[in-house]
Amino acid sequence: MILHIDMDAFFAAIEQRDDPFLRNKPIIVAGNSNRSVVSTASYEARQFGIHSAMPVFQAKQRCEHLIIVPGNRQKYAAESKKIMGIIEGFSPMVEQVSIDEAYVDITGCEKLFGPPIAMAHKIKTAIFKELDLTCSIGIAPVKFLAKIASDMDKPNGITLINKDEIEKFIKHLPIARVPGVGKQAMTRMTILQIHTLADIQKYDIGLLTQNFGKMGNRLHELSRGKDSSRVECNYVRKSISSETTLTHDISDLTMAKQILLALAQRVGRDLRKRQMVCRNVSIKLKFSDFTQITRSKKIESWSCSSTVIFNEALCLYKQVVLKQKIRLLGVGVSIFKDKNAPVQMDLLCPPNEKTKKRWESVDRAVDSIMEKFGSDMVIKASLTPSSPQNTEKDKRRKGMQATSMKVIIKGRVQGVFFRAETQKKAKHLNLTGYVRNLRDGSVEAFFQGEKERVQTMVEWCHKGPPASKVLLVIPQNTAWLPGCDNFEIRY
Ligand code: DCP
Ligand code: MG
Repeated sequence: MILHIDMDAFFAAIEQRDDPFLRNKPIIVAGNSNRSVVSTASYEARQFGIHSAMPVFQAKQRCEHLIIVPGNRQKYAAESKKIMGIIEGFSPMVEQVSIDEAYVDITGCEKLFGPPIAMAHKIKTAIFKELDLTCSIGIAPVKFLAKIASDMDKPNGITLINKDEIEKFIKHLPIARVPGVGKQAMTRMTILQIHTLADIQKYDIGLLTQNFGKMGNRLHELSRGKDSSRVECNYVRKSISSETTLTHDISDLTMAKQILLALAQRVGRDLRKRQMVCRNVSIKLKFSDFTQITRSKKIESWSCSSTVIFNEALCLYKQVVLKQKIRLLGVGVSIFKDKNAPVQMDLLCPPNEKTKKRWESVDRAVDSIMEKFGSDMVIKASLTPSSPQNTEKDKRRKGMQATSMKVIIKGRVQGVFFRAETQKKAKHLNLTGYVRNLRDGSVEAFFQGEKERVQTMVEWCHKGPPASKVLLVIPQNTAWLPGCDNFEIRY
């Protein structure tokens, strides 16, 4: 199946998003001279019959409250790049055809993202969540129908044309809606009594090319629901990377390890989503004085395993002589090939298929948890505080069983006092985590550390600190939160 994704009122929607004053108002993006034309109109302006390419003076005549916003191509291009980046997270087969539209071949993506409709929903949600912009998506077995479909339920819609619906769809499809049929062609269509795409079937190729030139051939093909054009992946991705600016500069190896692992997992997941394997791993370090270095190395064999990427990144990191603290860490991979192309045995993991398969299944499990709960939810067991290779503080906990627990506390518990008391107690018990007020008036606290102490803390919550009236404490088991070194009050 093929998706065609088209952003809704693209330039106008960006302007409305960035300026609350413009929201829900009739606006156009255009030059402010009467000689200018509308590049796009918000859906509110379209209700007045205003559309792209209309002269601005005409648009003004149609709507007296019309707001004219000067365009900012650079900003739109930057948003377009972000959108394409999000889409590429779903399938490597993306063909961008204009600033705000792209075709996506989703063959083989069903295992990862579900049926086409579900995938379309996921893409829409991802774009909306990240950029606060809506798009419309058409889904069909061929490109031209996907394109027509994306325009059928605008704005913010999804239209699916299944294989067995094509014939019926073509029968009723006005010929003017077929991409490439312009005003000139329409005059001939009327003469030839062609009103729907199916009407084309009445004529042979000779007559069609005689009347419509090269387009005649294509119309002949399209009228039978066929479209030989493929999604041309015009973006060969040469590297995948992920980096993070740290909340405070660090020099501690354990912290660096945790961050490198989280980054390696993100990069590995991206590789696996694209069904690719890589041959090169790199790291990027930016220091306190903003200077930066990158280090990279070729790995022994093709891989998409987060563990392999992490091990290589860590190895590169250890070779760097640290003279300053680090403010940013990044992990990248490059030199790709399709995962299904023959791959040599993974030499970094023991050369044993069983071990490799085990890592692959760990990767898959981690991917699905990250997909559901976000990338912070998973940390490799060897890096949690119960591990012997951890910080001094963690070494003291050696042999102790570590756990993490979230509690929701309901009652008359709001206020600085309660949070400060909770923090004091948690620090006393050597626990890390946080406490914060929730919107509904209850308090959420997250504790992690030695199991018994976490339990003591939860019991303390049940009783409630001085001057609070705790009605209900709801403890929830939760995953370990990486990089959580302190017990903080969050606002
Ligand atoms: N554009 C332009 N001049 C035109 C048509 C479009 O500058 N004659 C720009 C502005 C649009 C963007 O390209 O925002 C995308 O074009 P679309 O045809 O996809 O139109 P919109 O995204 O604005 O609206 P729709 O919701 O109909 O897709
Ligand atoms: Mg658009």
